Amino acid sequence: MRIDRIDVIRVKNPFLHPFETSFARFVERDALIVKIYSEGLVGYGECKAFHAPLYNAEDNVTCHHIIKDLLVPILLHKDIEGPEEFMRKISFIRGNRLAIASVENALWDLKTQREGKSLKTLIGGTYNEIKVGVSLGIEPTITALLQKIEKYLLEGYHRTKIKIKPGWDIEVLKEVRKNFPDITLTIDANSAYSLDDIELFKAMDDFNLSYIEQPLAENDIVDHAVLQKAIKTPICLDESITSVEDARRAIALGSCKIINIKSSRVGGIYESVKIHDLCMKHDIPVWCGGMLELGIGRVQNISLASLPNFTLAHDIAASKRYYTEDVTIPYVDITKDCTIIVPDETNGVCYTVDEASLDRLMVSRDV
Ligand code: OSB
Ligand code: MG
Repeated sequence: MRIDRIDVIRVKNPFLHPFETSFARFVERDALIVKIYSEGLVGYGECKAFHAPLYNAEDNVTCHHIIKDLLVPILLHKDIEGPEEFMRKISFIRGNRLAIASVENALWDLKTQREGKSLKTLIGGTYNEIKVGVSLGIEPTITALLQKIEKYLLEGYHRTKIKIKPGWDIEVLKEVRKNFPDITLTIDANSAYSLDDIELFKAMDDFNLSYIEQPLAENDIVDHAVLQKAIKTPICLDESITSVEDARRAIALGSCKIINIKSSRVGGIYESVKIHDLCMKHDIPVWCGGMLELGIGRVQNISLASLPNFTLAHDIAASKRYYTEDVTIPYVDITKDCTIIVPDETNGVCYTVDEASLDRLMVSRDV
């Protein structure tokens, strides 16, 4: 396909409620949207970086640079077969996977339109609907957190994930378990701890957590292997897995028993499928992580999560869990069983991008 034009649009969308993790407190989604025009079609990709390099080493400014100065020149006014060829062409770039993924995702969007097939069909997805969980940020008080848990349990979310940080961990878990002894519960530390905290994680074995997500440093699968051997609760890696090679090494070392796949973190859907396949071969269950995305990224996550080894509940919530306004028609929503229907060519479910909404949320655009 011939690439005619590429726009990078910056949008800001306020969160309904601030979302706090161990590394930042978010009040709005500040995001870049990549819009690729090709032979009368338009493909969209959402860049999942944040305002600063807090989750990983990238942020919106570094992504903008990589997209504009490296990726756009590879594509603009050229012919490209699709995402696979794009990944071969950019393989000289080290890291910067959030930036790469945003363009890769837009190329998948074009590919689905050109071939008249859903993303689910193109990647070999098998589920018609997927089960979703909720990720709950750090709250000002434990009481406020307990109220949030209750609210989302009533909406039917299949798993409750609680963000933790030093000082907001074991006491919080005690209260949560006291009030909700039987719920499917997980925690996510976003790399806030070290092996000095090993006793704390041993004590967490008492809380019947389905897994502990990314307790230790982003770039350290060695210490995670030590920790995994010392505790019964499975470790799920998020930040540490940026490629299929990372996944292979982590599995070989025994650094985790579960992996959360985010197509953004690993450079796109193409790499995500490879990680999915590798994990399946090694009996490592996976689930789809979230980056507080707008509808464009959210919808692609739904399709990715239709692959057969995505067996645990995903961080894909209804749009209205985060936003009053979103950029897709319709907004992503949950069914009465708290599942999300995967768009495909047979069930009539499909999403389009709401240009008027994109315009309202836009703060700048360059071509
Ligand atoms: O680690 O999974 C994470 C949000 C921002 C950055 C990192 C993470 C998260 C979440 C929210 O947990 C998941 C979601 O989008 O609902
Ligand atoms: Mg995480």
